[in-house]
Amino acid sequence: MATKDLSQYDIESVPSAENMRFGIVVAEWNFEITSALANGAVNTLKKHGATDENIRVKYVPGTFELPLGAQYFAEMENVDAIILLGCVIQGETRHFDYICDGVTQGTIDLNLKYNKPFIFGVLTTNDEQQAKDRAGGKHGNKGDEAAVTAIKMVHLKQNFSD
Ligand code: DLZ
Repeated sequence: MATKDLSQYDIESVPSAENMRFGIVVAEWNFEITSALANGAVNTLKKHGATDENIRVKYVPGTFELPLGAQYFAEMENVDAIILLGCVIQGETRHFDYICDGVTQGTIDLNLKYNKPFIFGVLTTNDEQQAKDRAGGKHGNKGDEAAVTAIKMVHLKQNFSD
């Protein structure tokens, strides 16, 4: 099966993000990758109308810390959605599994605890090349996908009763 291009989407299906506020938490591990994810997310939010003032970016040491960084956003900043960006690359030990399990469950818990969108923009790859391919490479940019998802989820919440 062909891998999806993470930057390909129906532009018409994305609502305006003009009045939406976003927090982005970026892991410093594998920073070449995660900074590319962050650039993709910021550019895509702006492409759909979000303003610089309404996009706040913070950094945490690693992907494992993303849920707590995201929780700080929920508690201390007035944001409509939080995007979590990280990259976990499989190594020789089981650390990969623990980090992936932790950030996945942590993100689910945040969504339900705060009743607002926390978007899972974490690459979990076998090697660095697979990550590069998904951070602005041949399979697009997971940051773009995360940004579009954030906009759509904020719109869904704001218009749920329509
Ligand atoms: C320790 C660790 C390892 C081995 N690998 C990664 C990784 O591939 N990607 C990532 O974002 N973080 C990694 N970390 C760091 C953990 O996420 C975390 O920062 C530390 O375990 C400290 O809690």
